[in-house]
Amino acid sequence: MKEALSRYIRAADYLAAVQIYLQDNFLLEEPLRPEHIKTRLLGHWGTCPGINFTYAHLNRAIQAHDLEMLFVLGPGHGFPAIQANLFLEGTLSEFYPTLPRTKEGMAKVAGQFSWPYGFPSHSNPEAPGVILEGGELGYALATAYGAVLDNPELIATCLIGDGEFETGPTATAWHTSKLIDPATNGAVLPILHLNGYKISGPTFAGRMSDEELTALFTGYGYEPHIVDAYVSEDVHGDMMTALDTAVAAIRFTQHCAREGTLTKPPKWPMIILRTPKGWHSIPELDGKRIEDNHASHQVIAELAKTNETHREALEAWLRSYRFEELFDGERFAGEIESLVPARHRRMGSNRHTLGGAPHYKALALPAVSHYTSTNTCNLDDPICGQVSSMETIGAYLRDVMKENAEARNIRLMSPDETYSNKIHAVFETTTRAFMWPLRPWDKDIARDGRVLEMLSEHTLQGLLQGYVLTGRHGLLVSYEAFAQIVASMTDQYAKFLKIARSVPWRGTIASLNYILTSTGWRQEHNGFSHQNPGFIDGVLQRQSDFTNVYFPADANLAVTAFARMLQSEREINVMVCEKRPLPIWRTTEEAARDIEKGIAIWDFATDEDPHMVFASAGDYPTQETLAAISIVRQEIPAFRMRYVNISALSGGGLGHSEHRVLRHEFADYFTEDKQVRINFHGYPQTIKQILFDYGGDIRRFRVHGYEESGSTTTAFDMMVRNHVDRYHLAMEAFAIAEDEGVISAKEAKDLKETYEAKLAAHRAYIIEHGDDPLDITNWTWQSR
Ligand SMILES: Cc1ncc(C[n+]2csc(CCOP(=O)(O)OP(=O)(O)O)c2C)c(N)n1
Ligand SMILES: [Mg+2]
Repeated sequence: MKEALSRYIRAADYLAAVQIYLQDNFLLEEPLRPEHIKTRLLGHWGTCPGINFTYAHLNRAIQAHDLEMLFVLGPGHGFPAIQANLFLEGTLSEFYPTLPRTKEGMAKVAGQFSWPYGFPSHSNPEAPGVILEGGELGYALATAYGAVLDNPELIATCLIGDGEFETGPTATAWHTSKLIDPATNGAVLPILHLNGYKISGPTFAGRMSDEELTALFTGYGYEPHIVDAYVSEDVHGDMMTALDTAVAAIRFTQHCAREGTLTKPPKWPMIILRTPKGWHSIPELDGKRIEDNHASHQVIAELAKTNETHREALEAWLRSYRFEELFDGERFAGEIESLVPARHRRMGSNRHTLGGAPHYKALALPAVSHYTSTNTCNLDDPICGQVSSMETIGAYLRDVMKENAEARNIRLMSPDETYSNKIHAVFETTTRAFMWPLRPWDKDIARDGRVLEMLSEHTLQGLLQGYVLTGRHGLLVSYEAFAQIVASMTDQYAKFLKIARSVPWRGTIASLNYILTSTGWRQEHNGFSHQNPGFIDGVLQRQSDFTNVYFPADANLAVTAFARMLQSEREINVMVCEKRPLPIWRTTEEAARDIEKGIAIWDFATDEDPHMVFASAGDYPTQETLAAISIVRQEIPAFRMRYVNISALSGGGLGHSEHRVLRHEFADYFTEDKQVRINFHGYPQTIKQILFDYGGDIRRFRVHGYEESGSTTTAFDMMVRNHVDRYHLAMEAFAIAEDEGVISAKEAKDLKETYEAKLAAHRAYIIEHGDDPLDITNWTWQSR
């Protein structure tokens, strides 16, 4: 067995190395000459031998224990090793018949690696088995945990770089084991790849003693096993023992939990694997230590095409694998083949990583109409109902969880905010997962909760990605300002999704869904630090047809949009809405129409043949806009206005991505030439960049939004400071009414002065009383 492992690793190391260097003479049938070497050497060698060592050993363990395993690679720059294994195990040729497992296929794989219009240099969605974009380090462990949720038979082995180990997201992800109930979930087997170095220096973990590392991981709740290639007399034997022990521990824990005899928090195994970086390559070159040093991180002997010493070193190294003994151009040597698991057990073709049936199942969704409020404002009714969008969503989500309880395929990720964000109705049907000791007074917490609460947005996002990419459904609900913490992760996921959507063998997956609440407009109590609507910017900047940002102005629109998000596939959706009660503006049917298109003219606030257009996106900005229209109607009855509600923006346009407002439709909403005032939930620039593409006379538009003016103040003062309040908007309409000749200059001046005085009075009032006056807080719509 050990000989087989050695030979497998030799073959995989060779296959990884030739991808980085060669454009010809792939089997070294001739002496290595400059023309065989790629002009640009792009790739990372140092991490590859450790990956191959691990992959080979996992293949052995998969067969020995009949494991269903998937592999999450942290250092995705080790992609040559992944590709080598996919080629070797035959997965690559199954998914890509143009890459047969032959000498010709190998030439294509190697020649096309890191080549324009060939293969990328890092792990990517075109590679079978991959569920993590290789690039931005730190997210592997959380992703692996996401994959095993509700997959009781699955083991996700996660290889974590020791440089990656220094990242914040990785540091916090170790705690995720405290959320994993072994009775109903699979297991993650973390392997810390301690090759001692990152790009240009030693890693902290690499210089920590075994005692320090053991204490650290024991404290996290794991049982560490150290495999040390530096001191071991039998590194294969040690790794085999470590894996066998780990698998036995996982199975024992799961067995106890499943038969109800687990009494203590489980101690999951993890492995610390010490190997030299760039293992078995070039010990020294130009008087510099290469192997077992950071110098092996990327391309070694990097001048091989032009410098003879480098070329000789490269050739000697490549020949040291004696690849001709391992592959005859048609088949790998028998021992190597024997290490390749049966097709359905190969990590590269693990079905969970592919999306689609049988692991993906659309959710059973209750009818939205059971949750919408019929207490719509008839809009002249001063007691028209006020409903919380988030409470409505909470009720809907509770019932989605109920209806899909048996399928066990939806999860809520929350950074300690399920209560705060007002969706705690879900606790009528489930709890928060927690495996560590509980106290009698703990509430809504149990081992098998479907809500994952942890104060790490990074870990929650990683969990969600792993869960969704393995065919399930979920959402992350966050304070709006702190969603920014994962903006970069969302960006990486969007890259993965963009490519994955065009890979034919990647099946259907659910959308990645966010709800951003506790928004800046109602963070008047927490203040400036909590006021940041910027997360949506990164999402909207993608020129794509799979990103949507919803701005429901009331609870009926919110629950309609939410149902659509849960129904949608392969999108990234963000909904921004508040948790406090607000008026209901739209009936169930109107809400359905509005959300379908993402933009609508609201008749009750619209006059024929308007002098100007008001538009808004977002709940509080909409309330202020309608209040402004109401004021202007009373002050200048002859002035005609149209109101346009924007309930969705998408990557590259106004409206929902499926029904984006086209250039020729733009005037249907905004007229050809009238003045337009848009009151926006987020930064004004966000909507300005969208308007630019619609062309026309952009000067007739003015956009108001969050101007980075915030503090601890009153709710209405937050609006005033950013000029999105009813009084500022009304004053702009007065000026337009004057320009349109509806009122005289004198009338316009008088009105302006009246409303400036109202603003001054409001300011004086809140300084004296500490809160908004009731006529603002209890405002209701009046049409005339
Ligand atoms: C978040 C992030 N920061 C920085 C980098 C740049 N980077 C690429 S590889 C690397 C070192 C990784 O070291 P390690 O995790 O030990 O990987 P290995 O030694 O296995 O190559 C760094 C810093 C990155 N990819 N991601
Ligand atoms: Mg390292």
